[in-house]
Amino acid sequence: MSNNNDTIAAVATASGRGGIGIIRVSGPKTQKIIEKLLGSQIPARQACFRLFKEHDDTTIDSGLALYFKSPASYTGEDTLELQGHGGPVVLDMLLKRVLALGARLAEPGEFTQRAFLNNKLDLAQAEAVADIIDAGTSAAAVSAQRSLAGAFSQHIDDLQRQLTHLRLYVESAIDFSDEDIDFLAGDELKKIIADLQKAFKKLSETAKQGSLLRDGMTVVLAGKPNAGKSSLLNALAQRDTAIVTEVAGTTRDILTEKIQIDGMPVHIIDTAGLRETSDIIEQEGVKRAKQAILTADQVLLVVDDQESQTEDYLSLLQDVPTTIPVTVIFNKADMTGAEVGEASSNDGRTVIRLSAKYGDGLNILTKHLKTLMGFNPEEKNIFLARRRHLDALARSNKFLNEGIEQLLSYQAGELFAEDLRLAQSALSEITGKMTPDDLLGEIFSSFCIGK
Ligand SMILES: Nc1nc2c(ncn2[C@@H]2O[C@H](COP(=O)(O)OP(=O)(O)O)[C@@H](O)[C@H]2O)c(=O)[nH]1
Ligand SMILES: [Mg+2]
Repeated sequence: MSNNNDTIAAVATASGRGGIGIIRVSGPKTQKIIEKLLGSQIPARQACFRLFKEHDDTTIDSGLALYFKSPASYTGEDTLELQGHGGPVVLDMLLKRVLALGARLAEPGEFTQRAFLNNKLDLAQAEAVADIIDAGTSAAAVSAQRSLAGAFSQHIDDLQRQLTHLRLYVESAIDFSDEDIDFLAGDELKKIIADLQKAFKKLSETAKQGSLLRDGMTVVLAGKPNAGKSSLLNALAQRDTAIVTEVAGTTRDILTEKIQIDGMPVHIIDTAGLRETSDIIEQEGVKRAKQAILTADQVLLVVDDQESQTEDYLSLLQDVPTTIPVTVIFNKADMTGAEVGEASSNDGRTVIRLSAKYGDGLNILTKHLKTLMGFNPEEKNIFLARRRHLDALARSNKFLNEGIEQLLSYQAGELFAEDLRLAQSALSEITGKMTPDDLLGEIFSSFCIGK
């Protein structure tokens, strides 16, 4: 990004008309801008009512001016907030004036990026700022607040400390390796390793939950034509999104519906039925269905309950990678008269019997989806996380496990130390201590201007 010695400015409020419009300024020229625009300096951290002046002393607007002196500001630099009237024209005039006084237009996320560079926030916290603004549900907003307050970063720092502890322990054990006691075989080391692995597992689970809360879970409805996939989509969405007919092969394209279950976003994708067909449009639909399945966090395999005893429905799963979990739905329970409910199949899959048409048993499915997303209304410690956080955690955990393997199987202390270093560096990408510049650029450029 651009030079940090620049003074930046931007309208911070949403565009359009509003009661108040705010312009933010940050950088070394802030005091000079105050002097010219307001006619004199103003005290820090006090709301001052002022006229905002043009170069010829005419008034552009009037309102509150707030000055924050470096380093006690959001960005860590001298900053100014001008709270004027929220009309697009008047804000534009005011912004032009500030730019004429030596500021340049801020890039998206540049205020927060400066806060990050000046150690006001770490990267996970900076991302939480964007996530609060973008939050689609109150649950997501509350969790993002928790990340901003440092809940996630705290866990990462704890893990880092535990990794350092392990490294020091092994290094001193190696130093003493001539002596009789074998520290590397001791219970102490086993305990340190077990604690670390437990901490990794717990944090990964919470972060996974936090990322589902942010991005939602993608659920793909798959199965044979006429099993009731589109009916199930409509039932979950509580409206008639998909066309439902008794003609097999009605759905030929992919339909996506975003729903919320207790504030958690879920993307439901309805697909064409999986079958051999000579209809070229339907063939394309089947191809798209198979592609959609690859994007799923969860597949719901919908089976007509009338065929559930005879049909080899599991053969439909041969296209589903084993990494994607599948729940089997026996639909049309009203036709067979079987009781709705949840059970486990022999291979450990959840099987839910329901009636999409009449809604019986639908609540069992929504509860199941909530459980899959790790939803726990009692859990007050969820923080918002992103996919890149999950990736970094997984990578770090992998290096740790490889290192432990080197240590325990081959007594390879050097290789172990190197793996541990890699584990720590993967973790520090989350808080931004070792994040590549291009990734930083990507993260901040996805912010809105003025943040
Ligand atoms: N009796 C009954 N019929 C259903 C149920 N779900 C779907 N159907 C019927 O099954 C047919 C096919 O449904 P549809 O949702 O289009 O299936 P899809 O091809 O898998 O999308 C339609 O005539 C639906 O009304 C159900 O729970 N009970
Ligand atoms: Mg359909």
